[in-house]
Amino acid sequence: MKKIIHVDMDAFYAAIEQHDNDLRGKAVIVGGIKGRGVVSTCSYEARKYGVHSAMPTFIARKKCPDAIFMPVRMSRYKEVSKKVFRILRSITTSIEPLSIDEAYLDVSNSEDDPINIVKTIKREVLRETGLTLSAGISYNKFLAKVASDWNKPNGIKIIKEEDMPNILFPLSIKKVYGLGKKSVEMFNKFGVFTIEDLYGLSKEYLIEVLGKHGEDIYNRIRGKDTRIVSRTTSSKSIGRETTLIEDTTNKDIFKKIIKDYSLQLEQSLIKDKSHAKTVTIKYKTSDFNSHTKSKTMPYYLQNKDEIYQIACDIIDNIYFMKPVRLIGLTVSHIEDSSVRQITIFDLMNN
Ligand code: TTP
Ligand code: MG
Repeated sequence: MKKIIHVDMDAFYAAIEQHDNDLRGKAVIVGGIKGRGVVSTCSYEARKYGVHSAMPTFIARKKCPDAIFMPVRMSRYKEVSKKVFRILRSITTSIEPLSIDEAYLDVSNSEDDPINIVKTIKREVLRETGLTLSAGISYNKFLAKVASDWNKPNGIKIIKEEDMPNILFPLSIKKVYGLGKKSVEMFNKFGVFTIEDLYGLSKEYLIEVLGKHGEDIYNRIRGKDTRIVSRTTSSKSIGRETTLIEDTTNKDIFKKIIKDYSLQLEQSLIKDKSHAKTVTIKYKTSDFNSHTKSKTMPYYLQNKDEIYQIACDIIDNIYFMKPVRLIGLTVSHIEDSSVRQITIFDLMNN
């Protein structure tokens, strides 16, 4: 049986602002200061008022008028993230970063009890950054992630095989990794809200409504998840996005922004010694609905012009029915480029 740990920093950006500005215990909201922005995250004190990530600022202000609003200081958050990841890497090399503040660790080969490992991580992170995190321990990735979310902030939770499946039953199906927003809405319409409700559906039925992926979901909620912890997974992505000064459907404006982002992504990929297969355009329309359109190539990309060209193709194929308020570019399916991969040249020579 594997030993997997999932760690996730608590209210990451907001906790850093609280720490750096002596705002501990205060309702702090990060982001959304300029124009009509949205909240990046907020401290647990602000969450009590119902504020959450991605909430439009004007609503957050109404819900928590006394909150202290802080601008996003990305370079500072990256600096803290680096410190956290340095500590995690000192524990094991089998580590998969999921985002700026989140990672899986596979500690199956360690003699140490995973609880002690988690305690060490928490102590070191607190000592070096002054911040807390929550950790989940289990025998696969899905359950470790469910566990880290169990008693945030500053929590530790273990999910053992004998806890299954009952421990999952009361949870919302939103917690099932791999079920997107649209699938959740569809199930809710059918009266399926909890994992217990989902448990009642047959494998065949899930495959029928979700496609091939339905079998993974069927297995996952039964505690079966064979995904390995790896430095390179399709879940890794890098992206940039911006809220526009004015809502528009003008594709030339989008392309100008995307050109700049293509260069930035090329620089990140080079720095990370990696390359990517999938290009995604994300946009939010004036009614706050989010949309994504992706293209996966049969070869790896790193060059800015290639990324830009594919992004433009995607934009050209979108019919923007409503004005756009936010536009973003992401690359994913990232692999280590030091390992030789098939490139466009290999394809052309065959
Ligand atoms: P999360 O780990 O999802 O959130 P969090 O760390 O603020 O809070 P917690 O884990 O305790 O629930 O995201 C990490 C950071 O990513 C978050 O601090 C800010 C940023 N972020 C955004 O900018 N926009 C978003 O919509 C989300 C979800 C996160
Ligand atoms: Mg977090």
